[in-house]
Amino acid sequence: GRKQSLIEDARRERSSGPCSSPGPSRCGDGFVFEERDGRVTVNILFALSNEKNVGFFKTGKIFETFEAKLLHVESRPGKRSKNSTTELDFFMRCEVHSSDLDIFINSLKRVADDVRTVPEEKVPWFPRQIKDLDRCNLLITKFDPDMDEEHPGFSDPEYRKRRAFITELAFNYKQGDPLPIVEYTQSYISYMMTLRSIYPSLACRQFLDALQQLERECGYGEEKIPQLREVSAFLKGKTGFQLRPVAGLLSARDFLASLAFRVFQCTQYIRHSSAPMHSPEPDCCHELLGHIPMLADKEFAQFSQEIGLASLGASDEDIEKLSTLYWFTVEFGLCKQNGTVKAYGAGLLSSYGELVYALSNEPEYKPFNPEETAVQPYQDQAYQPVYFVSESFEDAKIKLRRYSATIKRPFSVRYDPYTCSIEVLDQS
Ligand code: HBI
Ligand code: NLE
Ligand code: FE
Repeated sequence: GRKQSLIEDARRERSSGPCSSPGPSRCGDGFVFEERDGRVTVNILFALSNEKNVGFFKTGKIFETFEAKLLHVESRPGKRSKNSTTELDFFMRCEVHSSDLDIFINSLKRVADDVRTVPEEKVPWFPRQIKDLDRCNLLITKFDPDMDEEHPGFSDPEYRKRRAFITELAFNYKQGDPLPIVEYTQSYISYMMTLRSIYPSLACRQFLDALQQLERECGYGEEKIPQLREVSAFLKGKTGFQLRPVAGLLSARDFLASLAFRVFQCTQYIRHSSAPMHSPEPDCCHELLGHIPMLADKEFAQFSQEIGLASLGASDEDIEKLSTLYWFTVEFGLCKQNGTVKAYGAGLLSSYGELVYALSNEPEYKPFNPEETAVQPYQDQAYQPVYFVSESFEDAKIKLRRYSATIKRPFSVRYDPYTCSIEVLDQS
């Protein structure tokens, strides 16, 4: 019944042309309203003073003119107005044409007092189609070489210029465009070779297998830094993951959302040559050496996508927890293999300094347990004081799935790989 109709709604949304494509629309109040078939549902609050009670009929006329479909009406005594007569507060939920929203609200403001609107959807917006990832671009201004005096590239104008150029490429990118080619003036080969010498004893098996293939097929281990375009094609064939360029650190919500589509947001700039052994921000060394080999593993790819799916439409609090989980697994995770602890986290595998540190006997280890891991405080400036150890990817995936099921959302989601879109199922 209801579930079926929602699936049909979702299908209709997807098949509708570009002019009626769904998505949020903004109203003058600054709120973002979720559109469905060209209409939005909106909660309106307003007040009418006694003298203006006649205004009630005027508001009715406005609802009629705009073909507003009333869904709920309430009123209660409001505050006392200046001449000590009681006002009436109204609360109405209705559906109007999205394109009429602003003028509809403005018309109400002419006849009623304190007109306010609240979006009906309490669920934060999230991408439904892979194309929507073009709107998942909220950058966090952290580690910016133009603003942060501590950044190793701050006093290197040449570095800043190149980086600004690469940032621009990412900003202009649209889903489906070929990945931009970046000519690097710097080589990472000596850094890569330094790391390579410690991988066999410290990195997990899946990483080592993929690295070998990347050496054979994508020019890993050669002088030139591999291009995302080639690497993305490689991943697509392995696990269906693809890359898209990103200008820097994204909001956790936007970053995690892309994983639901098996899209990995990759920076293309390179760390400053004065500090190769550890960078607090992601860069192409981190993406290429840390993330790419892991994303070529089926089990790990599935794990990553499931964090992404769990994040869609989640509350800010749950996003914070999921991003902490991501941090201690995908970025800094350790796992057991044949009785020894190995690294699978990308933040470790791309940092010589931290990889050696994490597998020394200095830091504290805890068993991976989503409930506990999700609330572990972390920082992103230096090495982690604690690392979480999983029994295996399979085990981590099952535990994460169990955890995700406890996140409260008024719907469930599923990824449809044929249409590259999210199916939303109502659970009420
Ligand atoms: N953005 N580009 C980029 N790369 C990341 O690894 C990244 C991010 N934004 C947020 C983020 N990581 C962390 O909050 C994760 O824990 C989700
Ligand atoms: N510290 C990592 C490195 O130096 O490669 C990057 C971590 C990004 C989250
Ligand atoms: Fe990363």
